[in-house]
Amino acid sequence: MTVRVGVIGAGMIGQDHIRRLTEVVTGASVTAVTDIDAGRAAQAAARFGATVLPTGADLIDSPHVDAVLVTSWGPTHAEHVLNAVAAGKPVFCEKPLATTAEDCLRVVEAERAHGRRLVQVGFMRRFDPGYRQMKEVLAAGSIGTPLIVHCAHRNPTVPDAYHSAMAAQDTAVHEIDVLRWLLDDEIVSAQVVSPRATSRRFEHLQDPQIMLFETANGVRIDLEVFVNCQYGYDIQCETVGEEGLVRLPDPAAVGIRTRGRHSTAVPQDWKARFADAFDTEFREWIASVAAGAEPTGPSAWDGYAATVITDATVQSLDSGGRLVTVDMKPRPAFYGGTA
Ligand code: NAD
Ligand code: ISE
Repeated sequence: MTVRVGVIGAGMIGQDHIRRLTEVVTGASVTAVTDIDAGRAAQAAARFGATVLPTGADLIDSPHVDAVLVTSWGPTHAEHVLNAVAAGKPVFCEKPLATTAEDCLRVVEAERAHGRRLVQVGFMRRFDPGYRQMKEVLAAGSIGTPLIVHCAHRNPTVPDAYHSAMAAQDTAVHEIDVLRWLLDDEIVSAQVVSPRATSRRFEHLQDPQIMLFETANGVRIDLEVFVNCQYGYDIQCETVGEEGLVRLPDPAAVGIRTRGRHSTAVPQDWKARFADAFDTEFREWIASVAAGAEPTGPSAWDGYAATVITDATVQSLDSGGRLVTVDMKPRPAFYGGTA
């Protein structure tokens, strides 16, 4: 069976995912595209042989669409995901699931009312080979009980529309998701420390930021977010346990020795760094849709948790670094919890 995917939002990542679904993943085709920028939709559709539809609602209702991919701007995600759930169609939503906790909960409630999982959120790091190996090491108990996690998330530069809250909402949200999953633990508090700011930032941006999280089991996490680091896209993660530590590998790249120096290239953006993760993410999503099974990736609940934790992080930043307790509802049994 070929899964016919309709794509809402043909911007940067939308086009990359359309290419991936068309050229990399077997068993999928992109049959319909919509974008509020009609020219962009037409361009993407022509390139990949899809039909342009006027709105997200039209696309979700189309009999030629079996599953929906939402890659529009964050504040529009909830509406499209809710429409897909109402139509009973599997929906993959790029992060964030929604920009407010209330909207995330609306999705959670709609999915629970539907009775089975339809929603997967695009936290691709859970599909990265390095993070998957770390997860296996932690689950096997090879380093004993985890105690501390040190992370860094560095981008070479960001566009000038990027503001201080986006360090949590847009950037650290990936660590927030992947660490909840890696540790199989919940984040219960957040605090942001603001070091000396780089002169290479815009006036309105606090950069870098150091985010401190604590989990329900008492693990302490420190995360440096530095989005004007200049030198490359660099993702670091090290978990220290009672009997050892496990560290995320750098992506494979040849070592070059010349003129008395040994060097290795650093990726320049998230597209290159997580290319394998994105491919695996979509292979597994399409396989679940083709099998008529529930998705195995990050759930609507994970999307809700990530938004609530980023809200607490932004609250701490805005309050000048106060420790903020995460105000999360109890996890329902539908999502593996006890409530
Ligand atoms: P973008 O601005 O390049 O593209 C978004 C597109 O959506 C635009 O073409 C815009 O016209 C269109 N759009 C907006 N609202 C729409 C609506 N209601 N209906 C139809 N089209 C609509 O943005 P982008 O960088 O591609 O980001 C899109 C989403 O992907 C964001 O939520 C972003 O956070 C996420 N993202 C995720 C990752 C990742 O690493 N997983 C990386 C980049 C972006
Ligand atoms: C971007 O939106 C992403 O999701 C990238 O993975 C992240 O590294 C970057 O900082 C964000 O702006």
